[in-house]
Order: sequence, then structure tokens, then C-alpha cells
Amino acid sequence: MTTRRPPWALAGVLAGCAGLATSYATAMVLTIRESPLVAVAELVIRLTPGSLAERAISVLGHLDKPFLVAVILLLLLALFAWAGRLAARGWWQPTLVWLALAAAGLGAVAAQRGAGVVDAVPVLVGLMTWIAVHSALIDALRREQRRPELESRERRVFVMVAGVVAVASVGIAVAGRFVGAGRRHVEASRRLLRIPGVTRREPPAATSIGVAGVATWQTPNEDFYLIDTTIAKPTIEPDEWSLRIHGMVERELVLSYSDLVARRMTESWITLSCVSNEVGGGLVGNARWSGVRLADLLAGLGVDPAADCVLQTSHDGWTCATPIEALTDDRDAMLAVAMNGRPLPIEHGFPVRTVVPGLYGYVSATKWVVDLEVSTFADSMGYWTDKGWSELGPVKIASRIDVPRSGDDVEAGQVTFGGVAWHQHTGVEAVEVQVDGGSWQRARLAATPSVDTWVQWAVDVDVAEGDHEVRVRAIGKDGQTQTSVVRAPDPDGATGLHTIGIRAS
Ligand SMILES: Nc1nc2c(c(=O)[nH]1)N[C@H]1C(S)=C(S)[C@@H](COP(=O)(O)O)O[C@H]1N2
Ligand SMILES: [Mo]
Repeated sequence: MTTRRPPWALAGVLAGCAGLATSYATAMVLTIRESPLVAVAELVIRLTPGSLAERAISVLGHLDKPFLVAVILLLLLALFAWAGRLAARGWWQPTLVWLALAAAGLGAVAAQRGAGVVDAVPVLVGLMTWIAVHSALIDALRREQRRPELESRERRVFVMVAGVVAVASVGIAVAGRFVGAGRRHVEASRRLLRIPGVTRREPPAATSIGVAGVATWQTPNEDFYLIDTTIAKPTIEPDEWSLRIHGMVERELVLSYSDLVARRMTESWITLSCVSNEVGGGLVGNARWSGVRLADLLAGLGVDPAADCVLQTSHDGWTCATPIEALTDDRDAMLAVAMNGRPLPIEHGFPVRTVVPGLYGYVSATKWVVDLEVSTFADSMGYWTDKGWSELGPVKIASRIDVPRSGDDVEAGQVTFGGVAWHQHTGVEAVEVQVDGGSWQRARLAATPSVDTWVQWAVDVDVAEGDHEVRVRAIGKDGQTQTSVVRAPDPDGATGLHTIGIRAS
């Protein structure tokens, strides 16, 4: 019986493809825009000199990207085969290849616009797959090498393992694609949607304090912070959406999407913030929301006066209980269908979410909302309240220094400080800045259309050479001065004054 050379290269290729499949599927399931492979292709495009890229586009037309992906895929297959062959000499050499490939993938992913920690997950899943599958295949091959007399039987083991890996890879990639396709479909419906009564407006000019480096008064949708408990974002077609309002009401109501948007539309600028926002943090944004006022909807239903909350449930099963008062008083609490003049982005709750001025998101801002049960706090428990967070979640008065940044070097002399402050549904009366524990200096404030948004502030302060500590505080229209007492976000929102260190020279 002649000994055949073990198919080392094949094992490498199979392991490599398995890793690509799981990383692709992970990206699809997490609804990350691009798989690591495509991220690499995009990075190559970005690093390609403009003239060369233009020539490639003129030759290949719109096939330039698929062509590039195919070329990278071929290169990868060659590398996979090489990694496989290295395994004949020991386990660590192929491992180095996998690590190097993963590092390249991570680099490409990190280079993408707005990349976050989640975007690394598909690469790590792919890396783990590479190493696990490859070592399983190497194992099978080694056993076969050690016992040549049993070669045909051991070979069967290898073929079986390899077959399972191949089938599983295809299955995983197809499943991932399927999930991704659902999202693409909804994304297409979303883009085509024109909602009557939804308008696009520039922010009023007076809302800008005109200082570079201060967060824009209107937060663009793609820069708006994202917080939710989902892994894959719910993808709901508007025709499939409905909302049931029930519980302590005389008449129940089931609304379809078209029922909802046929009602009178309200549009207002509202700041949304997260209870987990640290002092000085970025879990806050300001957008123009369009939707239907909840007060109008509830008014027709005969709400039991004994009800004190509305238990909201999202499509993915997340819940929160919102004080009914905030949904029925004169503020613009709404079922929002649009954000900054466009249908809600999928990750911000498409097709319908709740927005309530003055309350943190965790007790009010249900994305993908599908059920409202008028109830009592005694009978209702929201997702975060159940985990020990406060039952009521009014937004605390807050202020932030955006410019200069902590750690910046500035020129000694007159320095302009600027930032944002909010005391939602009450309003900010003043903002003050203090250098090195000295006297508090009043900042100038930009305008706001209502008390439900943040306000930009700025102040020019004389700063001597040296290191300085600068703090900011807001004073509310109710006379409340923001406290300097430091408290963690848990259970009802952080307190303390945003403080930065700068060096003037
Ligand atoms: N379905 C659902 N809605 C949700 C959440 C969630 O986890 N699931 N998180 C809430 C929290 S804690 C906040 S701060 C806001 C954030 O909204 P955004 O991601 O649109 O900024 O959504 C709220 N709505
Ligand atoms: Mo939140």
C-alpha cells in the first residue's frame, strides 16, 4: 500500500473558508454593514491612489468592487492553503498565519467610519473558527499519518470532518445571508417610504453658538448614540407592524402603520439621553422627531383614572413602564416615525418608536414598539427597573465641556470654552464655568425652540500659563443648580460636574 501525502493544503483551505463563513454570518446577524472581507476590500480601495482607482473603475465599471473582493478571496485561498501546508511542520506556524490574517481584518474593520467594538466581533469569531477547525482537521490528518496501516479508515474520518466543516460553512453563510436579506428588504422599504406630514428642517440658526468643536445642535442620525439590548436589530416591514393599546382603558385600539400615519403629525426638536451617560459622556443627542402625540391617542380611549403608567413592549420583547402623566400632559410625547426628517433608521426603532421629552430612554423611548398597556406601577415592571434601576427616570440637569478637550494644550490668554447643557422639560437658565476653583463665570447661551432640547453655551476666559482644571455647571429655569456631588449612573442617572484638565502655554 502506498502512503499518500496528507492533504494539508486542503485542510487549510477548509478551515479558512469555515472562518470566512462564520465571520460573514456574524456580521450579517449583528447587522454590521460589511463583513470583514468587504471591509478589507474597502480599505484597499481607500488606500489605492486615486488615479489608479479611477482607471480600475473606468475599466471594470460598477464591477470594480466585486472584482476586488474576488481577487482578495483568491489571495486568501492561496494563504489558507499555505497555512495548511505549514501545519505539516507544527501547529504554531499556521496559527501565526491565522493571527496575521485576523489582525489585517481587524485593522480594516477599525478603519471604517464609525467603527465600534462590536465590529471586531465577526473577525474574532472567524479567528476562533480558523484555529478550532484547523486543529480538528490537523488532528485527523496526524492520526492518519501515525497509523498508515489504517489509512483508508482514518482517511474516512478526515473526509467526514472535512465534509461536515464544508457543509456547515455553507449553511452558516446562507443562514447569515438570509438574516441579512431581511434587513436589506426592510432597508429598501424604509428608503422608499414617504410619510405624509414629515418635513425636513434645518435647525434654527440661533441654536448655534458658533464655536467650533461644540457638538452640533442637531445630531445627525448616523452620529446619534445607540443603546439597546438586541444583538440582531428587529427588521419590521411597515405593513407588518401594528400597535395594540389596551389595559385600563374603556376601548382597546389596534393601529396599523397606515392608521398611525393618517393621524395628525407632530414635529418637534427633542433631546434624548441615556441614564447610563457618565458626566461629560456622549450618550445624548438632539433630533427633530415626527410622529403622533400619545396624548391625542390616549385621549380617545377612556383611560381609567387609577392608571399611573403605560407598560411599553417592543418587538424584541424589551419593556419599560412610563409614567402616564408624561404621556398625557402638554409635552410632545409621541409615537415617532421619523428622525431628522427621514423614516427612523432601523437601529433607532423603525418603523415606530416612542420619544418622551424629559425622561431617560430606559423608561420611555421604546424602539420597535408594538404594545402599550395602560396599567399601574404596582403591576408593571420594565426591563431595567427589574434590574434595580429607578422606577421613575426624569432626566437630571447636566452640562458638558466640548471644547477645549481634556488634555489639550491651549495658548495662554483668552480661551473660548464651549459645550452643551440640558435640563429637559424645565429649561436651562444659565451655564457657568470655573477655572481652578475660582469664581464662576457666566457663559452666553444660544437659543432653543423649546425647553425640551439641549442648549449650546460658550464663554471666553482669561487663562494664565500653566496647568488648569476647568469645571462647568448648569442652572435650571427652576432655580436648581447642578450639584457637584459625584454619583454613578446607577440607579437614576449620574451627577457631578464635568471637569477637564488643560495646559496653557
Ligand atoms: N426595544 C428597545 N428599545 C429601547 C432600548 C432597548 O434596549 N430595546 N433601550 C432604551 C434605552 S436605555 C435608550 S437610552 C434609548 C436609546 O435610543 P437610541 O438607541 O435610539 O439612541 O432607547 C431605549 N429604547
Ligand atoms: Mo439608556
